[in-house]
Amino acid sequence: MSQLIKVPDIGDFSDVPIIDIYVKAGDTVALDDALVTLESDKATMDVPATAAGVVKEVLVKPGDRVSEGSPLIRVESGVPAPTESKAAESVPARQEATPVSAPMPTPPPSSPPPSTGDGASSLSPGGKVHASPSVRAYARELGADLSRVTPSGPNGRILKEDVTAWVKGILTVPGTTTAGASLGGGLDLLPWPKVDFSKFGDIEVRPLSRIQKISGQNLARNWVMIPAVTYHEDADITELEAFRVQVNKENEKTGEAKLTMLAFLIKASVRALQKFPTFNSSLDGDNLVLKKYFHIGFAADTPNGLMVPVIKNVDRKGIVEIARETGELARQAREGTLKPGDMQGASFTISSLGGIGGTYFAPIINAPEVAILGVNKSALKPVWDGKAFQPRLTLPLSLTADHRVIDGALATRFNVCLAQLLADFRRVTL
Ligand code: CAO
Repeated sequence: MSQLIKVPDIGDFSDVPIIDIYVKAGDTVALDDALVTLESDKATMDVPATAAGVVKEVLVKPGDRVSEGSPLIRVESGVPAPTESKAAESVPARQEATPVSAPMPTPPPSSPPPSTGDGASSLSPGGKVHASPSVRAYARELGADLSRVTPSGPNGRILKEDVTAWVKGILTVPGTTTAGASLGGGLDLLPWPKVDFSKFGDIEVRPLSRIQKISGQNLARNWVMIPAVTYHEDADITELEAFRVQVNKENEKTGEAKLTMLAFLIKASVRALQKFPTFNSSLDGDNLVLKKYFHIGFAADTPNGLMVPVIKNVDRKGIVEIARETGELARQAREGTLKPGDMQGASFTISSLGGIGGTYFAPIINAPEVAILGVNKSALKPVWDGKAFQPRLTLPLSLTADHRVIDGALATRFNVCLAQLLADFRRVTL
């Protein structure tokens, strides 16, 4: 007997995109197996099988938009499922579309880091969570928000042990238990002010995007938990910019990738990290984990929010390759096609607002990294050379460092070193 499984009652939602499909023609499904995941801007819901049998036809594809009653899958079942074919054809009870992360809970200010964290989940992919129905059920049972769990499975899939590790991470972070709070580890803050703004004038309520919600939670944690200080420096990039412009002019004829200031900054930062290894580390309890690899994250502004793709093994790459790769990853970030692996493993991050403007700012560290470099727009400034003021192209640098690991003297030495590397790029090769 052939049965059509349709989208059940999903409350006020309609025209909701399908983000994941778990079955294909030929698969056998049991009653209540998750078939597809729908994602509205407020909620992510699994649609369970309301009939058991063999999948004959999948009538949708990822990205299709569906509403209550839209046909999803045709199932052939020899024996009618316990809930009867009526359940498949009729609209099931509203709760049968199982919320996976709806709505995202607001974390406490001291929301803990994922225990397996390498920053992967902090700015995670265009919102897609890949996990099998059993892992989703396990996460639901434990109350784990899958969008915050760092995946370790193939193709960015979240495994059961990833969920376990995430939950263990919460239980081991000081200050998240009542005992911790009473010892001074918790933040005893007033509740967030609740104001009816419409009393004062017209308003419009606009839900945050999924990426904004995920990155917001991570930024809040990092802001509250890291004793961070920002140090400023000016780098003289007069010669470097002249060189960049000259090479780009030459490359116009050959079609070679355009060299960006960001690519030079990434390369120079890695040289500085090699000289100051503490900046390429992470805190792990009483230990400092010093990384021998140089993977640099860079903040990318996208229509959906802030994302941080990662250029791997920068120490082994040239400027042209770095420029090409940052351009490609930034494009993918804007199009929402970055893979989870493209955003994992950063050991240091650069946030460049140089294309927009600004003078200096205080970027927030992307935990569990210990430092982040902010860059603004270069400007011509008068610099005294002992006899006269000379116009020099000056790049404003803002380095935020975790004071538990890096003190002010070290941070300033790092900044001075970086500024020297940028002022005379030949030093990068020394
Ligand atoms: N000073 C002066 N000009 C600069 C500059 C700098 N520091 N950096 C870039 N520019 C120029 C570029 O040369 C380019 O000019 P042309 O078009 O004439 O060549 C223009 O500004 C645009 O650059 P861009 O920002 O688009 O490109 P990029 O390679 O410098 O940066 C990327 C790429 C992905 C970092 C950038 O597009 C971006 O998203 N930046 C925002 C990051 C962000 O949001 N950070 C904040 C995080 S905390 O909220």
